[in-house]
Amino acid sequence: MSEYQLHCLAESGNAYKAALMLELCGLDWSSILVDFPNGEMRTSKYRQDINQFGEVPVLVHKDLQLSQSGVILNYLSEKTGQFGPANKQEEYEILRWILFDNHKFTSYMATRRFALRFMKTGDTEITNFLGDKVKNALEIVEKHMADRDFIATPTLSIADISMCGYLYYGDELEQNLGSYPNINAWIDRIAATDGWKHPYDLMPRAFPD
Ligand SMILES: N[C@@H](CCC(=O)N[C@@H](CS)C(=O)NCC(=O)O)C(=O)O
Repeated sequence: MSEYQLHCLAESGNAYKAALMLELCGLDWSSILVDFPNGEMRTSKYRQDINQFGEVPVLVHKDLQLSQSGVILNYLSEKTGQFGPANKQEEYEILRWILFDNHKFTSYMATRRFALRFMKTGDTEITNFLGDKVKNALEIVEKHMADRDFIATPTLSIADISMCGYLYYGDELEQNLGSYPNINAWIDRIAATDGWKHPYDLMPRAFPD
């Protein structure tokens, strides 16, 4: 059995954050595919045994079972000494961006993609509302990335790994990413890191293509 196990599915950008970190750290890990399409995460068994929030990702390491990608990233960074802060100021900066990501960046982007791609709602008032939120967040990140290579620290950190989680799904986001050159340069920079893989090459898929 692998040292680390990740409850995940390839379509989940939140799971991807954890999977990418495991991979970039060179850890011995394997996936446990969660059957999202058939509602596995909504079952009381999943909520009781795996994650009370009914979400992926969940990392299992020895006796520890951790949910929330930000916590998993922080745990792995502390365990391996990789992609973490060099000092207190960097620690707060990383945390600031992971919180922004979870509230204003990933959450709106992921919810909008889920409606459009998996629920196939077509454009609705809700997807348009979420689209405006995503655009606003992308503009903030685009401006921030104008004069730096990485989000929070001079080199790649868990803040980047968190923030980039959904951006590699490209067209699936239906969000004209082409008009953000700084963001595109940044995600190319991350993709050039040794060991980087696309979500669909890192975890098994749960949804039919
Ligand atoms: N803040 C959480 C978000 C996790 C999350 O929303 N995961 C999605 C998949 S990308 C999920 O499991 N959704 C199921 C649901 O909300 O019912 C994290 O960063 O881990």
